[in-house]
Amino acid sequence: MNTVTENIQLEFDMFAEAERLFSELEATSTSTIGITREAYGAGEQKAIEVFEAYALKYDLETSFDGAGNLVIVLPGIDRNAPCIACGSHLDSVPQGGNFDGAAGIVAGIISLARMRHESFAPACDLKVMAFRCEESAWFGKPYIGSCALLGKLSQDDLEARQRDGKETLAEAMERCGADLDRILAAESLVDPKSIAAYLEMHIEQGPVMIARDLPTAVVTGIRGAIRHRKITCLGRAGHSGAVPRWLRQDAFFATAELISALDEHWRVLLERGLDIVVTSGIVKTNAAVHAMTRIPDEITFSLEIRSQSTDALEAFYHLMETECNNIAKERKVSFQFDRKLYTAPARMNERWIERLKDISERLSMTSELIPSGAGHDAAVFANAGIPTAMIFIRNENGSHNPEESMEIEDFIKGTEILYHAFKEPL
Ligand code: HGY
Ligand code: MN
Ligand code: MN
Repeated sequence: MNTVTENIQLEFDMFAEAERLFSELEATSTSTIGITREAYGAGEQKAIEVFEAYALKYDLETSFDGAGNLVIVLPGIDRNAPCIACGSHLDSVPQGGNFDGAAGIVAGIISLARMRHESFAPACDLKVMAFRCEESAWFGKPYIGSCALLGKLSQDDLEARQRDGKETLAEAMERCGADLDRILAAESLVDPKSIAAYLEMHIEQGPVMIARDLPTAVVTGIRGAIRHRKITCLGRAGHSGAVPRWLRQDAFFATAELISALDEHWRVLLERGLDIVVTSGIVKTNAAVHAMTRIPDEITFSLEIRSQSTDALEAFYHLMETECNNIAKERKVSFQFDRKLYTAPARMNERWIERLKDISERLSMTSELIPSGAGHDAAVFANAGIPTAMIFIRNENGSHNPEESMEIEDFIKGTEILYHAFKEPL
């Protein structure tokens, strides 16, 4: 008897469809190391063209919403009924992987193509939403395309500059045809009630499913985050040989003390059962003046705190502020903060979690419940009150790096779950 994935192969060659799309997507990258699909930029635009061409080949409807996101539709019998949507993001981090985001769009679009191939007419519209600018790497705030769609962008968000310092988000969005007036008015560009559910398939991006040998899993919740793109520690420059320790105002040593203190708080809070992860992904001295023989008077660094719990996020942030004040007094330095960027944690819809578990088990696939450490557009839908659920597939070598990889067999298993979820909505 054929296994599930072999059956899929006989009726509609999901493997061939997926492999072709992933190789076309790989060619959209604007970097030779890893994959770079910059938000509201050339790489993301090329990915849109790949998906548009594929959708038209299967006579699926394509359009762009007011935020410039690509929307692909398999029309339902009742066009006015609330739709079932799935999706993920088109952009990648700089020199990232080909599957973060894209896998969820490929899974959705080949599911609709398969239904077209089977002449299946759904009761309501089935939509794939390909979001722009999910990664915070580009303009600081994550989930830009989905936040714009649901009226959740602020003036400050729109004034943020791209990581290369050139365009503001508003300029980039306008260049790509977004409706800035409605976005600035924080108007939802879609009636949330017109979406009966939003489903997202995504690679896990972490090591847990590999370690536990879980090809697929169902997500329970998504971590929120507090981020600062740039914290500046200011001390006092000096001759590295001539200034004794007790008179130094070394910005780097102050920052190192802060990060070590946060690491210790993190360790203790984990022991008490809190869900917290922290990192500082960007650290710079001023290259115009830094030298081995110069005590650094200025350090800039990013800070990211993530947790499934809003209270834990705020408590850890308060600890960080307290540590900064103590270290500033002790070392006679100062810490200056740019805008605090907050993204709320999100809970997945309990009924859809059960539905995805049932479908997974019926298809003889693993259905463990896993929290998502990484952020996803699904968080925006869940926090807008739209029933939301996620399917995870395992992937090797983590994510946000050129080594990110994924087995096509695992991708097909996750896609099969999504396909049935689309066909058997709550
Ligand atoms: O950073 C994240 O959590 C996601 O990959 N955007
Ligand atoms: Mn990502
Ligand atoms: Mn992602």
